Amino acid sequence: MAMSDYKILIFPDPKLRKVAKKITIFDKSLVTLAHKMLETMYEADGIGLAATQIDVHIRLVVMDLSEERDNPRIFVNPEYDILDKSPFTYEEGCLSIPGFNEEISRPSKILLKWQDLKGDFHQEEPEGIFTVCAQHEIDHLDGKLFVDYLSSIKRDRIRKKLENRRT
Ligand code: GNR
Ligand code: NI
Repeated sequence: MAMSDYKILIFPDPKLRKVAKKITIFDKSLVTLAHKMLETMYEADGIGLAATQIDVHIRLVVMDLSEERDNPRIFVNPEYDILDKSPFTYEEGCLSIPGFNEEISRPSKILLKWQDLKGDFHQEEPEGIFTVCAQHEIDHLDGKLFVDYLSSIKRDRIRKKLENRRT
């Protein structure tokens, strides 16, 4: 872990349940934070990171879905409309739930809307894993985790294992 990296909160840390606030100020500190989040995500070998995961409760997400790890993307105030709710199932992982992967079903088609670091608005219909990752990250901003879609038996088993691993 490089010195500049943030510590990633691990489930069941209650801080992961906080609902992030909308970003209204587009200043240099936002740019700096986004870049430090990207660095933290790359260091952890993740494809996405929500500010919630580093205990910063604002609606900021970074992603890099490229094979070459050379396509950093930053999403301010991301949200989506569901275009097709028929389920798409994908084996998800989460940097806040290390060592556990579970098949999760989510709406298969969304319209993603966000702002950039200047505050300009964008929208796009993501393809493939981008659709999954966007929903996963926006869940983080709302205090939700993929384990919330599992049975309480499965979720408790994961929670107990991570609690024991921490100490
Ligand atoms: O690195 C990650 N991989 C991943 C795989 C399948 C579905 C979602 C993800 S996101 C995750 C990084 C993370 O925890 N983001 O919040
Ligand atoms: Ni995650």
